Amino acid sequence: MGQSRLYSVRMRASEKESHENGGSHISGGELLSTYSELRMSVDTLLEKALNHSRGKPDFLQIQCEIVNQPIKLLNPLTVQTNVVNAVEEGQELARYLLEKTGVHKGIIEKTYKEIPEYPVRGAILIDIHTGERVDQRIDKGVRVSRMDWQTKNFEKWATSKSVPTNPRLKEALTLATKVCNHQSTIAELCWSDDPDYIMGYVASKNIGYHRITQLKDYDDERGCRIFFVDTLTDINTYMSYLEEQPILVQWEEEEDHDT
Ligand code: WAQ
Ligand code: MG
Ligand code: MG
Ligand code: MG
Repeated sequence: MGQSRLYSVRMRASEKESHENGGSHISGGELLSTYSELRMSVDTLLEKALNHSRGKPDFLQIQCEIVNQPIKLLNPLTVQTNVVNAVEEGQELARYLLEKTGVHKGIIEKTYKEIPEYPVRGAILIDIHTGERVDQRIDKGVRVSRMDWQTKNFEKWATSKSVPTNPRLKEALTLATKVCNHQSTIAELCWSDDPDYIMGYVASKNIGYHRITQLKDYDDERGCRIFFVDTLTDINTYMSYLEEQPILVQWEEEEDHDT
């Protein structure tokens, strides 16, 4: 896959209207594909949009475009699963882990108070010094794209780590690996907006990807994706890294000092 030219394939689906016309977000997806696999890749994202636990789309868009920049290969973050027995316990652990990554307690508390105000279809960026949102993308947020992890390599990794070969884990770990690879990212906090998925995570380059088995209740359609960022001299450069730098996660067993 690294040899031939790749296409970025992106999907977004919403209810009532398109996102820009005020429709509510159902689902999104992004992957990298060779030309010969484009039909299958589009079908994968179409399937995701048509059968989603948040509902049936009234607006659906799938876009393919050639990637011209060189692809960067990254090893996946190390993964740890933390079992908790209640949302409160999970959220307490998430705050504790965020502090371990270097975000101050006051900033974490301020961010948590403001989480309900962010119904976006991407991620929001929080400055770790001020606790202010810095992306200025209002209800859109920043959608990380141009990233993927070949299924075979992912499955080999998952088997070796004794974790499920869950496509959701693949997508989330790919995203977290890309985001945490940038030096301005201090940490990421995430849980799904899907009513049937309650697991979430805290990730950073230093602590790795910490899955937390429960960060919300079933049927709750409020998700969260926050990137805590430091010293962004140029926020546009950071956002274009997230949106445009092509990344393939590739697990190299020999280079994994965790096994
Ligand atoms: N870029 C930026 N933000 C995104 C992206 C993206 N590519 N994809 C999703 N989001 C944001 C958006 O606001 C969604 O509403 C929110 O994140 C949740 O997305 O088992 O499935 O795809 O280890 O529903 C985490 C645990 C699962 C996985 C997270 O999120 C595991 C998940 P979802
Ligand atoms: Mg989604
Ligand atoms: Mg997703
Ligand atoms: Mg979702």
